[in-house]
Amino acid sequence: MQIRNDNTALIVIDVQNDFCSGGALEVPDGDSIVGTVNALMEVAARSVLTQDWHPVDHSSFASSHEGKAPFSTTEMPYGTQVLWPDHCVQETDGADFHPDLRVQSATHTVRKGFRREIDSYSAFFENDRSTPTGLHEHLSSRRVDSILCVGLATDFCVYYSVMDALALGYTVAICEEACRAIDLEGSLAAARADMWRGGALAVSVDEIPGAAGN
Ligand code: VGL
Ligand code: ZN
Repeated sequence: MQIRNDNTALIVIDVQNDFCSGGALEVPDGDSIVGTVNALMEVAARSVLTQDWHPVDHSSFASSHEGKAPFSTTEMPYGTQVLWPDHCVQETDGADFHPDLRVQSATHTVRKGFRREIDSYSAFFENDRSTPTGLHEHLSSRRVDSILCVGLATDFCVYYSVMDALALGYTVAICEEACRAIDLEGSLAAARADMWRGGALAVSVDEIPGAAGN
């Protein structure tokens, strides 16, 4: 994957305080990816940041459903939805990017999950799998046909983004050294199997000139 090329974009998924240590929906070891993500952004021609951006009463929050506990599920019109602790509420510190993330290197930002009634894991489509976030239009109008995905969490927002990108016809790679997972009931193994089966490529940071001191 040639991330220096103009037809390639690095997609940095949800590197936000609430997914990092001490956050409301802490991803184990989430903070540890920030240095590698910064190094990748430094060499990438284009870097897109995604930002989970929920209203305070978002329907993916367990607190919006009486009697429901975090990490249980409910049926939504668009399918089964995991109910999460309140996280990434618009304009709170938890929704900010990690303080060490070099946001100034990014060329575009996509906010998602801002409609109360619908969650959005993927950077491309909301959880109804049809409402676009605008990222595909942004990339395709710039002739981007290859993406490298990194960020949090491997088995939710990274996974959904990878699967949508494959379905949209992009060449898709994932750098797992710059991802961390939530891993609810085997979700990481299931996500990885699906991504490889779907044609995603595994890329190590060592294979990216300039990103690992090489
Ligand atoms: C995410 C759960 C809820 C993620 C976002 O970024 O993977 N997971 N909202
Ligand atoms: Zn969320």
